[in-house]
Amino acid sequence: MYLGAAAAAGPPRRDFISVTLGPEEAVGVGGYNNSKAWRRRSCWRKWKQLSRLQRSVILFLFAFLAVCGVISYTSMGEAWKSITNKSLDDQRTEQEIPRLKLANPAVLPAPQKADVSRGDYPELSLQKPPKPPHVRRGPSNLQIKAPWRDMKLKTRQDSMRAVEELVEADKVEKTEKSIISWRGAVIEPDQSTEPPSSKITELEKPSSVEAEDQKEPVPISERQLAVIEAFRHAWKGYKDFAWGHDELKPLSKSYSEWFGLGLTLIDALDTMWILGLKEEFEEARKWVANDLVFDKNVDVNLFESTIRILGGLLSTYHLSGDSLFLEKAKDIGNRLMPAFKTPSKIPYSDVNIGRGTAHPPRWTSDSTVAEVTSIQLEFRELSRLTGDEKFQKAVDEVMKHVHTLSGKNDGLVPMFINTNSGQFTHLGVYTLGARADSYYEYLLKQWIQGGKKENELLEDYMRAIEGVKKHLLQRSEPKKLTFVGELAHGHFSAKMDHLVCFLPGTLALGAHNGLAADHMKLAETLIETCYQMYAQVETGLSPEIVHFNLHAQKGHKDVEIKPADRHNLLRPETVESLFYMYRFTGDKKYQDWGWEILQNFNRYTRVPTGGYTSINNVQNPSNPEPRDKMESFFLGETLKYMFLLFSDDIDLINLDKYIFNTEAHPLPIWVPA
Ligand code: DMJ
Repeated sequence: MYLGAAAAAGPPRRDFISVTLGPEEAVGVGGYNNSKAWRRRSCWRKWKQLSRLQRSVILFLFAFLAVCGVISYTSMGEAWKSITNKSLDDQRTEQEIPRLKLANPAVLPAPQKADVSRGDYPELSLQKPPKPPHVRRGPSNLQIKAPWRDMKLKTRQDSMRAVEELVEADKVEKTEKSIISWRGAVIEPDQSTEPPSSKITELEKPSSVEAEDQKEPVPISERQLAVIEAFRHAWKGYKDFAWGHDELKPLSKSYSEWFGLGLTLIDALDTMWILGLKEEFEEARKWVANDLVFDKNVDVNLFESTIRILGGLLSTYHLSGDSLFLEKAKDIGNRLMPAFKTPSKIPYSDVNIGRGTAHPPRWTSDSTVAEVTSIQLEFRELSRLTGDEKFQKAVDEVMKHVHTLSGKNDGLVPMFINTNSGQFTHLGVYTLGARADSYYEYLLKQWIQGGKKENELLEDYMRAIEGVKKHLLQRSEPKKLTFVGELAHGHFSAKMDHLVCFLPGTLALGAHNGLAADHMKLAETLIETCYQMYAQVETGLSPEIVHFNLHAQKGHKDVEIKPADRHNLLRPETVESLFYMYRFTGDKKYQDWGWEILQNFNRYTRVPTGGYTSINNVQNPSNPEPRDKMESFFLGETLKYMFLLFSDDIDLINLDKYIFNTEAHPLPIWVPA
């Protein structure tokens, strides 16, 4: 614009500091000769036509530009040098990886760095473009197979050793870039070779099972193989019809969403690891790496997402040593923290993990006591791993507060607590079942997790068990089964939830850790009762709730079932307790009872096209009325405890080194016994 205007107005005024074209030089006006001599002459003429001021300014500009040019050349040179050096460093690191691995062919991968410097939301690193899928190379006989597929007669140890040898051979021959741990999971080199953070101490490293190859081999039992088969059948249904969704609906061959976070897949990760299902694990890991996103506008229940998702990710991190799971655990842990922003610091039940807001249920400002007191194992462990104490602080505060509260009855707690006042509400009702159950479980388990030092936890636990004995224990007729009933405003009810069957296992764990021997006696009588809750029912499966007969009546069993209570959700509690009882006593009857239960699950809940379903009527073997839902805890807990129950290997999740969270995810004991 300016150029055109100047040309139209004839020769420019000399005072302007601008290069303009006179009419004779304008393109297309004539006299245009592009020879070098013409251009040189023309430039010189122009230069002479400029005033002294104009010339000085132009010269100054040239000088200034020259100086800038020199400066930027020097700094670019430095940057270029560092880029070149960095890529050399990278090459060196990559070349060193195989050498380091060979120099130290540990059974387990190097500890993963828990990077506390990345801030609260490590999603930046998670949003990296997905890595190319791990491709197995080499002849098929060098490829790693799922340990149990071809080796009915092989022992677990044999198979693990065989896998290790193959892995080493594969590494040498093909300079495989991925690390394969003892269960065959693939860990990307860039994660596993990170140096441990300076903030992370020995204890804060993944606790993966160590030195197993020095032990006597423990054979895999036929029953364990049956559990593997059951798991594979359940997984097939999930994979075919519900992949990446929360729960399988095996009859309608579809899925249901609760949080929309792949709940079953996450809950099942460590089960696959424990069962040795490497291929399934690897596939699920890929989903976690590429598709599990917590930045979603969705309300989740604090307790359920803590025990299933946070707990599942943490235990899988410990078993596999794969830092992917720790990164994901940190992400969800941070996103759950808004729940603790309440007047009383007693957390709200629900959190929107995308928005960072939390709230109680719509109809009340109460939270459930079991929920706010059964998230501690997971948050405490997250603090230990990350070095960020905020997680532990928040949950410890809840326990300290509950410790001081009035409204307990000989250590038994009510079912609700108010998030504003911090006080118990709905006083006078006491149960070991729904809404209170895992409060008792986590008192003991936190005490064990922390190295048996936190005396208030132990005090509360011991007092509560005394409360159970005093107020809730009764014996049924005709078999005189000891059961745990409920107390409502001074009235005893002979009602017992299947959920209460966690108690024998917890009591046995306490006795194993040095608590009163009569806890073990009680555990023995209670597990018999829980077994009878299955054995006395037509399908051999327990209903959700039973009522015990307190008075002998002709033709009546101990167990009565109300129509509204006769469903079975594939729950784990009895199998869980059978596992503890077998571990601590070695009495085979516990395995036999578990075997009966597995067979009945197969008989009445197995869906031919894949998956297992909860049922509506445990009293009708000819039509148990399938409900069309496989709960995530069937894979996370029930089948895992079955597999462990049928194992004679006490180091397969050693109970002196690991503590199971209430969703059966093993976390390390901080100071192992
Ligand atoms: C699981 O989510 C946990 O075991 C919880 O403690 C109780 N309910 C289910 C299993 O029954």
